[in-house]
Amino acid sequence: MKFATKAIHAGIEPDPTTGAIMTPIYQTSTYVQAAPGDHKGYEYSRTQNPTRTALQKNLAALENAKHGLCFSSGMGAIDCVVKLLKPGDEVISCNDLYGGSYRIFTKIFEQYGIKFHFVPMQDISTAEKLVNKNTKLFWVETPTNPMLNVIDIAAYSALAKKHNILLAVDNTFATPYLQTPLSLGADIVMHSVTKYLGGHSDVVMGALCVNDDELAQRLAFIQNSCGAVPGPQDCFLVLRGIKTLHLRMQRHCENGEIIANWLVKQPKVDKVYWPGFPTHPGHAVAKKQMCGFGGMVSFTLKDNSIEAATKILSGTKLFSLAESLGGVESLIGHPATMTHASIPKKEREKTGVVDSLIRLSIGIEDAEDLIEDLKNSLS
Ligand code: P1T
Repeated sequence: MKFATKAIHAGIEPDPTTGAIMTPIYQTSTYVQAAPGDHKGYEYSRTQNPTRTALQKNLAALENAKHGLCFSSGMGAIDCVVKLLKPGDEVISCNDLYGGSYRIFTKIFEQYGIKFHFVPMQDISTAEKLVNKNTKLFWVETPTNPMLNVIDIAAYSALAKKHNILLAVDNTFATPYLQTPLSLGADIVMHSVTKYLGGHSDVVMGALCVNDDELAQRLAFIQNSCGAVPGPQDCFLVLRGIKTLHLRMQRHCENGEIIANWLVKQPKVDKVYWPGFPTHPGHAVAKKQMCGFGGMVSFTLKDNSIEAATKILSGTKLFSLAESLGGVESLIGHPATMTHASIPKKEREKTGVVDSLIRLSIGIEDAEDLIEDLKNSLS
């Protein structure tokens, strides 16, 4: 099956009791058993729920995976991956990544004796130098949040296999429509489902997809033991959102390209970060591993001050100033004080997250209106 067909049909069966074409919201915490252990595959909704099962199957199909697991947030999914590790283990992570991922690694898991190295993973030789017998996980976000760096998944897969290291890829920015990390050799693909997969800014959710049966079992054990599971209503909303993922992503990519190309011509704008530019250092890798460049664009101002950025951030009308991304509506954000505030200034500035950096999540409105909005705000 091809992508659009999978988005609409994978994992979804007419309801066996009524024939309802849409998966019902099984708003139940438990399931009646005829005798102890004699049940229909469902015992308790932390462990399994039919609405969640449909979504997990659907997501797995989109990621070319055998197994899908959904969580109450993207952070819940990341938490589950790191809990595969034990004290003394080491993780090599990209240094440009979602601030919340940096925070859980440094403020939560370092307390439990896990060591994290943050490096520019787009340069694989820097990461390779850090590999040692304790290295157990590569954490790759690509494209990265918010600098849109591109990391070569296949190259890391080869390195990971050589040293018996797990490779996890946060595929939130690309979505499986643009990139399927498991097909490129990753072991785990992670999503903040809150973003493009949900697509309508009405759900917080996370997901993991894997092929290996034993790894899936270990992750499902942690998921059930720790309990960060989504409710059935949210699973229903995401199932509904995913049915248009391919159409939305096409428009996000088209609008992203138009706006990135417009931004570079604006006199107040300094640098524009978008992997579709042939001059972008990750362009060749992006072309190799993605089939579009997405709807995220970041830029800096010639006046690199919070004051200059604030004028633009508070001047747009269609671009709403808010955290998050990937919804149908356009958002504008200020990583330094919002999504990446938990990364110390010195660290974030090394990756380019300077005071005037502005991040756009370009929605699927008419590009002309979005440009008019940015034009008004910039002037
Ligand atoms: O917000 P949550 O669903 O828990 O997902 C966390 C997360 C993980 N990975 C990436 C790449 C993300 O962008 C996020 C969440 N990001 C934002 C809220 C943001 O505005 O960047």
